[in-house]
Amino acid sequence: MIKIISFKICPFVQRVTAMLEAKNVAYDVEYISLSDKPDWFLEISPTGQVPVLVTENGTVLFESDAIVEYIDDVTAPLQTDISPEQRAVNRAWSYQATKHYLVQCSTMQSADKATLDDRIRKLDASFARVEKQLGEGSFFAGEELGNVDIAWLPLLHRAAIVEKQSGYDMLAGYPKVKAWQQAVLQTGIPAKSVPADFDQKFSDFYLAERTWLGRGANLNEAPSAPAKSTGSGCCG
Ligand SMILES: N[C@@H](CCC(=O)N[C@@H](CS)C(=O)NCC(=O)O)C(=O)O
Repeated sequence: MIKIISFKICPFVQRVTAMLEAKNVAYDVEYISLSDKPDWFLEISPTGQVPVLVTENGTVLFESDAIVEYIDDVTAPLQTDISPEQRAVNRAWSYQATKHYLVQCSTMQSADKATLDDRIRKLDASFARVEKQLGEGSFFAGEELGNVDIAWLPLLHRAAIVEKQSGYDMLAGYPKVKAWQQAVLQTGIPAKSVPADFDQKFSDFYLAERTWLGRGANLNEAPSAPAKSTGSGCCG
């Protein structure tokens, strides 16, 4: 069986597991600590990053873009009858999501509102761009879930958790993206693509006392302590 080497709150991993879930591909997951990477992982992973997918033949695949393409190559496509042009357009819109994963991570880690307002600008621009692109259907390309939906899924899922826990809605002002978020959540794939304790792990990291969101953005609270610099990376 395919094996995914994972870190529980990594959005790049979630894109891969969401793709596997959407295509009903069975897989095993092995979680590692990124602050104390096991030797066996460092030996097989050229970059030391997750996700890594180990194929049934034992081949090690890395880089989420390459992994998603591999999954697409060996399984039936989510959307049928897609032309090469449409495939290229879909890749471009998928890239518009994945290049913002780290931006969302750093935005969520902002220690104060001013930092968050500054960091969220790029993410906001990406939501504005996709808002213009979305049609009337439930998903990016209509009523059929496709690769673009899967690429945006980690951003949309995480925005939903942030809103639920802190009251801060990063999709406010983008009604089509908001409706898209709900449609994607309703597929059940976001929940299936993460471990059972995901919401807790995610909140412990991004919605902790050290972050403006964690201190109760919904209450418009001023920072309870002078803003300390917080991480701007992803997952640690
Ligand atoms: N370009 C990589 C990015 C993956 C990535 O940034 N993974 C993070 C976790 S979300 C990681 O493994 N960080 C540990 C490290 O960089 O040492 C991909 O698309 O797979």
